[in-house]
Amino acid sequence: MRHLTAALALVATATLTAAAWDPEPPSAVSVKVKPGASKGTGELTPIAGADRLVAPLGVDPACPAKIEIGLRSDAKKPLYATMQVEIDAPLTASRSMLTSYLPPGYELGAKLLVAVPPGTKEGAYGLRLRTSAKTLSVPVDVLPVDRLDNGGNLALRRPVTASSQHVNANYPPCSVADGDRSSNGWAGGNGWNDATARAWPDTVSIALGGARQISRVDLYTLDTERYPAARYGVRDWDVQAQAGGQWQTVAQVRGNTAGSARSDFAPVTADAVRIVALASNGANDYTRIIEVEVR
Ligand SMILES: [Ca+2]
Repeated sequence: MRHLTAALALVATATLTAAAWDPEPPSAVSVKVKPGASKGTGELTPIAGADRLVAPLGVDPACPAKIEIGLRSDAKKPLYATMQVEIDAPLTASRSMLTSYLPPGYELGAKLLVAVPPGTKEGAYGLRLRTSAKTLSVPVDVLPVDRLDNGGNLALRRPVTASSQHVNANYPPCSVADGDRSSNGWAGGNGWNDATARAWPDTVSIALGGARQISRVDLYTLDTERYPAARYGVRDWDVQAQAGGQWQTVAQVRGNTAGSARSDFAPVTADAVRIVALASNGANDYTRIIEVEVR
């Protein structure tokens, strides 16, 4: 009887959590088909969202490099279109094939995740998207985080730790420093959601890889049409900088309802930055952060 009660309690908890927070399907496995006019060439054309991919070394495997891939049909009739996805070892890709029923003029798209296993040597690798008619080669640059073009964002691809992590979907802490500010991949690995409903504060910390002078932090919270920041975003937080082993509050944000907020402060030399989340909008339940940038 005790076991049954425990099991029922578990089911009740799980059901409640799912009802309270119903995430969108993970973007990593989403496949979108979009219509267009056929060029009538009879070909299947591979498509990539970028002309090269940068895959940093030594990052958390929960936050792999990402690229949009796709396939366009200019066949004369609808068909089952297939594209092979090949990548040079030891890199691994999240899919080896993209296939779908596709009318003429239509495009099929998906997100491809590229993992760099520990021990991979830096250098040039290749990703190939292959249809029966064509092969599209996309160079993959594997390089250390110190050599990334970070556009001045000192947090990019640096190690992240958080006070907790929600387990209903994919909300890894490292996603707040993966260079992707878009909320569209929510629940699919592009944002962090804590695990302690209605318990505050929640913290997420980013190590900067050494002492850096900083004076600005930008925070991007969840903000989509379905999940607007004014209902699901972070409302109140402190920005802290770690100097000489001590955390000091350098900025405070209160009453935020926007998708992003910029904090400027007097320059400080710090080796880590921490966001201390104190409240969210709407149900005031969870912290949902898409990206944190440090300058
Ligand atoms: Ca992100």
